[in-house]
Amino acid sequence: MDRVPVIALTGYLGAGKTSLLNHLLRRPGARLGVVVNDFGALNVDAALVTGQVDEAVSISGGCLCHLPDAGGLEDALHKLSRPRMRMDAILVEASGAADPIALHGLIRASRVPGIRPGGLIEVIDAVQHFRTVDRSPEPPARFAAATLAVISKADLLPAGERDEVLARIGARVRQRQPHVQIVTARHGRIDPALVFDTATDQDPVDELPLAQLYRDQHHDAGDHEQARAASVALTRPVRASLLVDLLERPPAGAYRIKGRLRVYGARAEQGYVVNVVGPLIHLTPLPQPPAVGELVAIGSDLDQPAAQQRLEAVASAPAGGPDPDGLRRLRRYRTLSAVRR
Ligand SMILES: Nc1nc2c(ncn2[C@@H]2O[C@H](COP(=O)(O)OP(=O)(O)O)[C@@H](O)[C@H]2O)c(=O)[nH]1
Ligand SMILES: [Mg+2]
Repeated sequence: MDRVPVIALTGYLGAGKTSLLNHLLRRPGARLGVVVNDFGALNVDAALVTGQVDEAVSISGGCLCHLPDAGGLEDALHKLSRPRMRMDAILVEASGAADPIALHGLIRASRVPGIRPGGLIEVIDAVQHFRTVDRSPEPPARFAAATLAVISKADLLPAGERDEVLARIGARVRQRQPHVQIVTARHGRIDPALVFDTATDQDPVDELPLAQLYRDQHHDAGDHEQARAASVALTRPVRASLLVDLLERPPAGAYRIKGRLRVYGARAEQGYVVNVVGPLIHLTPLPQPPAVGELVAIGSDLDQPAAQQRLEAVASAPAGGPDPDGLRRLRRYRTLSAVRR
């Protein structure tokens, strides 16, 4: 029922995309599909690919920005999003030459029914940026597509200049994309919870012994900065206008919001799955509204108490009077989220 989020990994050659990909693949229990458009440049740990990814699909024809249409990517997404794959997320590592704005456009315009856009992670090599790109007067246009910017190789910056350089990179990314979430991570070690929903307790930890073995050796839960989260259980339906307000103006520092909930309607209640990633809002109606719903906000810089308060306000708000404006705004996102055929 839930659409599989498709997350793009972009950044210049050598920025640290594959390092980040490998780190995410090490997440125990998660089932992740991987798409790379240049197998020659792929350096995913073999144990993770055979143990974790059912099908790694190569896109032929060079970098995504040069594809005449979305055919190659669409095929890959079709295969990886089949229900029997039970993917938690699909990660697309773009070649260093790919244009993130074009790639994000392809994912957002995809006609594959089982997916939704899951954001775009731009990996920025701090040293490279410091040495070269930073000298240009304008920040790279590509930053505009980023929902999450991961700054790598900060460990290689001269210690005395590190904080200043990181602040400057952050400011330049924000200049292009004010809503971006920015984290600094060594070898791509970010909290996977920022990127996708990690497996539930009911799922087997690992279905393949090889992957289990690999993780026993490599996984260290303390290897990344923990993202913060706020969550509420929803024992009653929520008011449409409050929900849309929350989705459009998330609590400070929230990168993702997800929810499974009921909304008061003019006549009947309607169930929804909602997903927000940065500025992307996605909404899928549920045929069966959940008896008890939930709302969760996640972010590395989340103002946790403020977020908790916002979520609780949504959870405890009474039905109130008719809410035609809220329902109209909600319907608009529902339409925008539907697959165009
Ligand atoms: N010191 C350091 N090296 C890094 C970091 N992130 C990536 N690297 C190294 O940079 C090189 C290129 O990384 P890779 O993930 O293959 O980059 P890609 O071309 O974007 O996929 C590899 O040797 C990585 O080990 C980091 O945060 N610190
Ligand atoms: Mg790579």
